Amino acid sequence: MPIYVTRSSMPKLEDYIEEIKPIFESHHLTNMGPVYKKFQSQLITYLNVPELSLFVNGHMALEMAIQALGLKARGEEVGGGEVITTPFTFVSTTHAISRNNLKPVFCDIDPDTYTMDVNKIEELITDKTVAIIPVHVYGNICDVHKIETIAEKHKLKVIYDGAHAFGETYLGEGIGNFGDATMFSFHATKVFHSIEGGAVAFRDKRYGVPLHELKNFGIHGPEETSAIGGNAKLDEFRAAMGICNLRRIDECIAARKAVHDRYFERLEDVEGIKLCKPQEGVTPNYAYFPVCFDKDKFGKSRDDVFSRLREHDIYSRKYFYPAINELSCYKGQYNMNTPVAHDVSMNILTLPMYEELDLSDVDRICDVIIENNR
Ligand code: T4K
Repeated sequence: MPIYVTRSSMPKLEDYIEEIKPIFESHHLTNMGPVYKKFQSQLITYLNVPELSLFVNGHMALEMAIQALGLKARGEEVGGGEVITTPFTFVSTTHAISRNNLKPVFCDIDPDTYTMDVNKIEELITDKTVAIIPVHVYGNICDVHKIETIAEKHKLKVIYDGAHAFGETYLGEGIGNFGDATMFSFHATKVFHSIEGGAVAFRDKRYGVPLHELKNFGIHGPEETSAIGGNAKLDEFRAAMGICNLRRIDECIAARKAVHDRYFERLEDVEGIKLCKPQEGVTPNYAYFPVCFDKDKFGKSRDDVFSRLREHDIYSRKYFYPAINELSCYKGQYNMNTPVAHDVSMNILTLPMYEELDLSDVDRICDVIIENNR
């Protein structure tokens, strides 16, 4: 059996059937029905956030959060708004900025957490900057307090891409409580999923109506459409999957922790391999297991290890290579001065990580990696 980078967690089929029965009976399939509302309310409790709006996926959630916070309009006021963001992420983050006609300004990353280097943000702020969009990449939490201080000083909005940070807490607070808004992804490959799905958590109640309406074409009432929205509604069947998976999220995270701990035990002391250290004050969700290779010390490059794992039917992934400012759709158009992001993207590999991954398979993966060193 090949081992892929991840494998969706599944609820019991009977649980899902039980949850979708009322949908069949009511014929209410979508457009923010009762299952959507039940899922929303359960998530507000689990994530410990005041407000939450659900979307068909994380990408549309982020695109519409940018629109709902009025960044595009603010950008027009200042003659083309700039958004400071990270080049070390999935391409969705940057696309969400660009598709709102805003300009991404790439800030380099911290070499240990791979999140935005907060000491490099202020030098990128201009009179056109309207917001900061950092990413809690791999579930590593950004320096939220420093980012808040910078944002307050320069009157900037902050939207976190928390696609990888579902259920995490920082100093006891749900991670969705920082910044003006936080996006979560519920894609099938995530720690928690609703097949496809996503959400925006926010504190300021004023964002609730625009977020709700934008995902439904901007319709305000039967005879009034007040904004140019789209269609990004989470349907009832996906909401039902989310409800089933939420019931078992704690056991799912506990199983991932066992996988994480075994990888750590096996790889922590290997010369030339760098692992992400636990972050102080953070309750992690074990979303990914990234490993950074130093070819000079380890003896083989990231690409060598990637190929060798493939020979053994083990499919690790180069999340996130290339860095976003090196992709053909962005290359040369925006700042490229992000050497740390470049180096990390050249040397990083995310190893298989999922609930059902057997610890004997983790050992096998580590054996292949370590043997590779000989
Ligand atoms: N921001 C960040 C930082 C993100 O990482 C993402 C998404 C977003 C924003 C946008 O959120 P969404 O709009 O997606 O909600 C995957 C996911 O599609 C994507 O959600 C994710 N980040 C990204 C990092 O990875 P691929 O193209 O690498 O996935 P794929 O199809 O190769 O799947 C990887 C492995 O997962 C497969 O080898 C097997 C397993 N798998 C896959 C699927 C689709 C399953 O077990 N079940 C499945 O249904 O993009």
